Amino acid sequence: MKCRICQHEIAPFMSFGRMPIANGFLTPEQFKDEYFFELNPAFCDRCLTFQLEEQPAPEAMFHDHYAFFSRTSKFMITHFQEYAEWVCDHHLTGDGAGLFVVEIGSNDGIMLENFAKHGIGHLGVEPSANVAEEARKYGVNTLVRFFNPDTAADIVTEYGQADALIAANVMCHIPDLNGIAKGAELLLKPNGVLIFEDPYLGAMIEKTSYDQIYDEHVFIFSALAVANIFAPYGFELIDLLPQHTHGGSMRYVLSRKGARPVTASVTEIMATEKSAGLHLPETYQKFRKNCEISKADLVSILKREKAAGRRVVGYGATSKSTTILNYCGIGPDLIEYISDTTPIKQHKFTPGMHIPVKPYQDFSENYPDTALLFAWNHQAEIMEKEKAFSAQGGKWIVHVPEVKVLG
Ligand code: DWN
Ligand code: SAH
Repeated sequence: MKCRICQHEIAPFMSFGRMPIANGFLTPEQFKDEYFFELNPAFCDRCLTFQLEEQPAPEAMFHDHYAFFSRTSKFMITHFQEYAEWVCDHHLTGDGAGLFVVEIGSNDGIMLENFAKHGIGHLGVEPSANVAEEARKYGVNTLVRFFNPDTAADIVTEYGQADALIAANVMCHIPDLNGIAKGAELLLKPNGVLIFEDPYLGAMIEKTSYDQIYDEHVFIFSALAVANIFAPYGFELIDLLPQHTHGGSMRYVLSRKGARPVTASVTEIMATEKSAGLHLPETYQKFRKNCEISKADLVSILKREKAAGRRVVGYGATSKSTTILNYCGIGPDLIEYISDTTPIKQHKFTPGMHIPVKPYQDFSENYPDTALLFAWNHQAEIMEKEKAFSAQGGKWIVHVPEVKVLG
């Protein structure tokens, strides 16, 4: 295969096997037509980008019935309020009049609502029409399109250039990053800023959180890779801010080369990445072995629970759970159902392994013995909410940073 960024010849370092669309929750009538692809991660030792060999077409993942709504976590609502305030305080000048902020992948408006509320000019670019519709309820202007150079050119014609192009948990979904860089070049004012955050490669390697790897996440970034990806388009990294969200993320800030000062964190974090070996192929061989250990440990705990006659249900039908269930071969024989608060997922079945997804009331009104925490990235929020489950003897299985039973 050729590296998606620098065209260097590379090869996958492992395979998680045949995978369905991670957010493709389905009805029994749809089982026979389910789409599968091979989930094979690869590392490019030239531009240092972690990537998937194969990714389904963007239109097969993002459409008018996309299943992930950002507002399902209260913690994330607060996070995006803080992210928006930080953008205003650190990267926008003026009192709001005349400012223009564009967000890629604005989903249900969880971030842009905070700009809309303050009367700041904004536009969300969001191809999934159903989540975009939800954003409009919060006063968020949304364009139902994929962001690419054509979209950027049309936005400039209609609204003019932007002060900031911002994003969260979407850049790593976009196979044509060259198109993003070209779009940013067109869209941003000369002193404009490109800011995005995504799950961080350093955290994924450290915690063996291999469930961050699924169809939508065609890249898992490090600072070393991001610098290489955007440099050919005249952008440089000017700041890096580690985040606790989604199990460990990184916020990247870029501007046109020389347009803004570069903070010390850029060289510091890149040095830390090198000491963690993120630039070395052998790190990914070790990661592969850790994934195999994690899989064996999880399957053995679930089989032990079943042998002991204990009821196990999943908590949170996350995109991440699709990788775990299909890689580990965990089906309805080991997990009775998965509880999820998202209406569009409920009463459907999980992609590939076809475990039923049930509303939260099924969990809260009839506690199981054990809950497998698929939404482990929201652990603090969920543990707070589920004190009663734990207090009456309910146990949790978590698989990150290692497989263990809590409680
Ligand atoms: O990158 C992505 C991130 C931002 O969101 C997308 N590609 C898709 C999605 O990934 P995910 O599905 O792994 O995200 P979450 O935030 O881990 O999903 C949480 C799931 O758990 C949602 O379906 C809602 C559910 N949930 C719940 O049932 N009870 C969540 C919480 C907090 C709860 O209390
Ligand atoms: N930013 C939100 C949503 C992340 S999920 C959050 O952090 O919670 C990823 C979102 O990006 C989805 O809503 C998807 O429809 C959107 N998306 C995927 N490809 C895109 C593209 N090329 N341009 C704009 N949005 C895209």
